[in-house]
Amino acid sequence: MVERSKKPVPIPVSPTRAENQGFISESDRVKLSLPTGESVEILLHGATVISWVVGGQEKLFLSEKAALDRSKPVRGGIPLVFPVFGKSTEGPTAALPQHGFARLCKWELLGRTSETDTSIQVDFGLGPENLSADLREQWPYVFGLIYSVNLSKSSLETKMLVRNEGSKTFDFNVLFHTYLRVPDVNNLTIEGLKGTSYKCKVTKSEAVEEAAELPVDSEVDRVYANVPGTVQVKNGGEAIFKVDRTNLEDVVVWNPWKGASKMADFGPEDGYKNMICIEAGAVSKWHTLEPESVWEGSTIINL
Ligand code: TA6
Repeated sequence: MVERSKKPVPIPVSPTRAENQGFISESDRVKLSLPTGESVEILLHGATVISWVVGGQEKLFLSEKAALDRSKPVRGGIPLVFPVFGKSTEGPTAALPQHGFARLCKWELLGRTSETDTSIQVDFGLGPENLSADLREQWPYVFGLIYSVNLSKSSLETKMLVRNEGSKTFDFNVLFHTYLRVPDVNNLTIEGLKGTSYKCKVTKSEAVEEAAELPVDSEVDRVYANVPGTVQVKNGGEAIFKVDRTNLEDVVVWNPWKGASKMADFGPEDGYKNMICIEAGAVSKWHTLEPESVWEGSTIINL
C-alpha cells in the first residue's frame, strides 16, 4: 500500500497558473497541458499514458481497437510492466499474467505534484489494496509504487518508485512499454545499440548488436541488456525521438510487423508501419528489494 505519510504532496491550485496550465481530472483519466499547447492524457486504468501531443502532432501510437474500458491492458501508449516482464514459468511471479499486474489495475491519482512555467507533473500510486484478491494471492508482497509523469515542452519523463513496505524481500522487473508513433517504420533507424548484447525472441537466439543504424524491416522483438547511453529513433536520418534512462539498464525494441493482424486489439491492420516500441526497463535480471528499501528508475523521451 502507498502509505499516506510517504505520498507526494499535491500542489494547491494557483489561480494564475490554473489559467495557463491545464490539469483536468475526470473519473477515469487525467489530462495535463502546457500554455504552449503540449498535452498528455493518462488513464487511471494501468496509469496508461494514451496520448502525448506536441506541436499538434500525436507522438504515441494507440491502436484504434485498444480496449479503454478496463477489460484488458491498453494496446498502445505507455503500458506499465511490473513486477514481471513477459511470462514467468517459475518463481514467485509464475502465477501472474504476462507483464504483471500494473497495466491491469486502477491506479490512485495522487495529484499534481510539480509545476513550473514550462512543465507539469502528476503522480499515481498503486499498492496491494488496489489489486484483486486473486492478484494479491498470486503475488503476496506488501509494496508501494509511485508513478510520475512529467510533461515539458519537448519531452515526456516517466518515473517509477518501488518501495518494499512489507517484511518479505521481493524480486521485480519494471518497464515502460512505450509505443512511439512514427511516420513510416520503413524509413527508421535505431541508434545507440551497437555493441550491446541482446536476446531475440523472434529467432530465440542471442547476439551482440553490430548495426550502428538498425533498420526495422521485419518483425523485431529484442531485449538489449545494459545499453550504455541514449537510444535514438531516426526517420530518414533525422532524430525524432531520443530516449535517455536513469537506473533502467535495458531497452526492448518491438514491432510485431504483419503478426499484428493476429492481435484482436491491434488496428488498423497495417498500423505496425506507424509504430515502434522502444521500452526502457530493468528486465534482463531481477532486481531485489529488501524490506523498507526503495528503488527508483526513470526515462525521458526528448524530441
Ligand atoms: O515488450 C515486447 C513484448 O514482450 C513482446 O514479446 C510482445 O509480445 C509484446 O511485449 C506485447 O505483449 P502484450 O502482452 O501486450 O501482447
